[in-house]
Amino acid sequence: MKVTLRWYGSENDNISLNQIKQIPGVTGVVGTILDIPVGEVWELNRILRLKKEVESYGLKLEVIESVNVHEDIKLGLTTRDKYIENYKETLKNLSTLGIKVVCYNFMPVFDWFRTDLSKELPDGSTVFSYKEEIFEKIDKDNIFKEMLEKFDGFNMPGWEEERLNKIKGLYTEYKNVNEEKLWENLEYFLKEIIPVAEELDTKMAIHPDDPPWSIFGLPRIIKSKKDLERLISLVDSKYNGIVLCSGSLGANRDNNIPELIRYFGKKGRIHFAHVRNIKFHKGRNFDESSHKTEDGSLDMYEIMKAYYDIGFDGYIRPDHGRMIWGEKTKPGYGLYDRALGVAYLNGLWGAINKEGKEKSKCIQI
Ligand SMILES: [Mn+2]
Repeated sequence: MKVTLRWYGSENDNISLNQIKQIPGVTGVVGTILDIPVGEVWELNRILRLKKEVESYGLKLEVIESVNVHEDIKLGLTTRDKYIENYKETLKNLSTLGIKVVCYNFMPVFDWFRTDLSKELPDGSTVFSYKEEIFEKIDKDNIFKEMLEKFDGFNMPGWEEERLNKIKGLYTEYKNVNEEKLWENLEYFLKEIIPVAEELDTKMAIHPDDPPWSIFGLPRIIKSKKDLERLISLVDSKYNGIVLCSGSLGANRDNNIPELIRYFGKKGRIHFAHVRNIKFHKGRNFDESSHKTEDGSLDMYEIMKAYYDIGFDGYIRPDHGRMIWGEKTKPGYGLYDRALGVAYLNGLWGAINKEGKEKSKCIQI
């Protein structure tokens, strides 16, 4: 596996590449360019600038998270073709500069949702949290301003001002898009994009819906094994793959993460792994937690063992971290707890790997 860390670029991240390269085992960053409006082409020189900067620290830039899909594509509007052509152009430019995996999602309006971005745990750390009782009371037209204030001035992907300004109109537009219609629109997009990705040798990886259920009456379709199975069959190509995000899918207790890793990993469709833990509370409520198994509800050993058993050699990153040690940065994307996450995942992997080698030695004897 190739261990990476998400980095938002020097203008949008107060964590430096110098700090990232000092985390043991991290060989690359998962990059993005936040100032290009969704739907526009990522120009070659803009990507090149990012790549050169990352590489000047001895790190690789081979995964982009995300090239977002324009809302018109998800809505299936006639204007989608223009944005799909732009998307293909972006893929070509990224491929020219050695990008191997492109992450995207097909969630209407929001990429992710929590009811609290800084819930305090008993140890004083703060985490993302989801509580159904709070969710039900949310005024969906006005939550966004409140959420932006919670970000404390940090620009959060998925919550761009440009997107938030259009929110009320989008609710109305999605009234005509049910889940089946959204599937149709995804199929239309993939039938255009995957042949191009094949030619470019760029693996497309869809991020599951987070949380994995419908919110605010909007359709959501990438929530379970059944959905992922349907996704990969829309276009049967290894370039049509997934980001297996343990925390997103794991929020639904019916999703067995190690089983999903083995199932889709054996089919060669996991191109990018997001690994984090979450702690279940009653009903659908959950908090994000440190990566350590005992701090949450997911068994991280079983997750890493599943990756080991499928011979996973793709990109992996720790996912959100808690805010600890007084760090002030984007919620979920601090340096300290994600670095601890990397260390923990590396520890598990190292032990599993060594044990695996010893076993195969015994078999040879
Ligand atoms: Mn994720």
